[in-house]
Amino acid sequence: MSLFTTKLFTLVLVVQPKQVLLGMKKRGFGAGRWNGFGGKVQKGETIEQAARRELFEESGLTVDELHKIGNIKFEFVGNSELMDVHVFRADSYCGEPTESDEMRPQWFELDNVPFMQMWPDDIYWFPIMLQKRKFLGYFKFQGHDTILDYTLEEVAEIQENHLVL
Ligand code: 8OG
Repeated sequence: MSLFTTKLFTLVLVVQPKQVLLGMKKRGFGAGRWNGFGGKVQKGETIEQAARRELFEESGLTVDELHKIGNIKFEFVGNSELMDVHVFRADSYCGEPTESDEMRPQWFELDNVPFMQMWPDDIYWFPIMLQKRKFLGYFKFQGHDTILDYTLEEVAEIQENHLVL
């Protein structure tokens, strides 16, 4: 029996040949850090639907194709809820990046990604993501700044979406 419950989240990285779009998180979990766009999967939507909804709500962008590129499970010491984050990459988009209540979007050159102002795990998996490869990861955090343990492996495919009922 597992003592953990799991909550599903999405994360979308919009990548152009020389730039990646990140948003400065203005409030809530991860505030003060640059990140892709995403959030909790709601009841009755697929993970991909949630990814598209959160991308639009937070950045004003829509995308044709979302590539499933990663899955990262986060454990926070003292918290029995695992965060199960499904990571997507979009290589093209429609619309103009627009500031929302939650996020202030900005393009970053691929050789100037602001890892020091991002979640500390990102520096491990961003290079895999930018090379259009796929990965599975697990990171165990103490607080929001310290990684105690992690695993990260490249995989050929990410398994199918679940419907959350
Ligand atoms: O709804 P809310 O903004 O709280 O959702 C959290 C978002 O943050 C969601 O998109 C998943 C993402 N996220 C984590 N942990 C990490 C992390 O360590 N790195 C990155 N890049 N994103 C993360 O929850």
